Amino acid sequence: MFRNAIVRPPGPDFLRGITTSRLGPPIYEKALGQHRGYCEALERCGLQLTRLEPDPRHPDGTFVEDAAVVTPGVAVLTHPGSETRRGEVASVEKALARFYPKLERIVPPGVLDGGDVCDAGDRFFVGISERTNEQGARQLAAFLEGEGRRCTLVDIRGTPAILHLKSGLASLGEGRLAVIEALAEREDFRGFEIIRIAPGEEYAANCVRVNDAVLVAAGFPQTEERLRRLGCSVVPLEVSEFQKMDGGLSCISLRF
Ligand code: CIR
Repeated sequence: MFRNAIVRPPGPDFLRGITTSRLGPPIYEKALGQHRGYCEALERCGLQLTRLEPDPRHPDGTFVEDAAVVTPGVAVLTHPGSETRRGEVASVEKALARFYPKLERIVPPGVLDGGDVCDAGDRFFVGISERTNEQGARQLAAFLEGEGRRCTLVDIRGTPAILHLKSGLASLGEGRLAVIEALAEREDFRGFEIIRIAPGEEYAANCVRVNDAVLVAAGFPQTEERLRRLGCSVVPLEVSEFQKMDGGLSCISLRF
């Protein structure tokens, strides 16, 4: 059960963040509106929001999920894989310090982005990616294993078109994982029920189970239908402007 979330609206310089997408520059006003809709959805799920200020030095700062990994027992500040994003962590640290008496930290040479970390119940999957290296993943695993959680490292460096592990994987709870085709056959996920994301709808794999609801990017009808048939209470949200900056739905909040 989540009770809290940290969010940070995009700033006017949002379009200066890192992106590989060819969807064109995001429209700032539209991004703000979508962010408001996202925050309202979290509030409807019962979460109390801590809202951080945008920081012009960090145009990717709205993707707060990359700055920390938070579980009921432990909060770990990351050392983001992209140097330009490392300054985002300090304000997330300040916000988390209100909730956790002690914060752990990923340290160099380890690098890790929260987007590579998928909490699937008593198991965590940690992506080894362009942004997360093995040292970072192992540091995180040690903290999580100290809390009795198991960690499986999943190397996605050969998987095209996904920035982070969670760009292609989400835990839906009840032992179910939503997975893109390119990852669906991995041994790592054995024992879980695999919900395959239809080709062409890969962006929707980055959905988020928040208490009784599953938040999913709007515009992916096969995924919505598939989740509904599983009995999920689906909440479609417009996040097109965040997609333009390579951001998924999950990375716009830190939930705990
Ligand atoms: C970046 O490339 O770092 C940002 N523009 C997007 C980060 C998205 N984060 C995520 O999916 N966890």
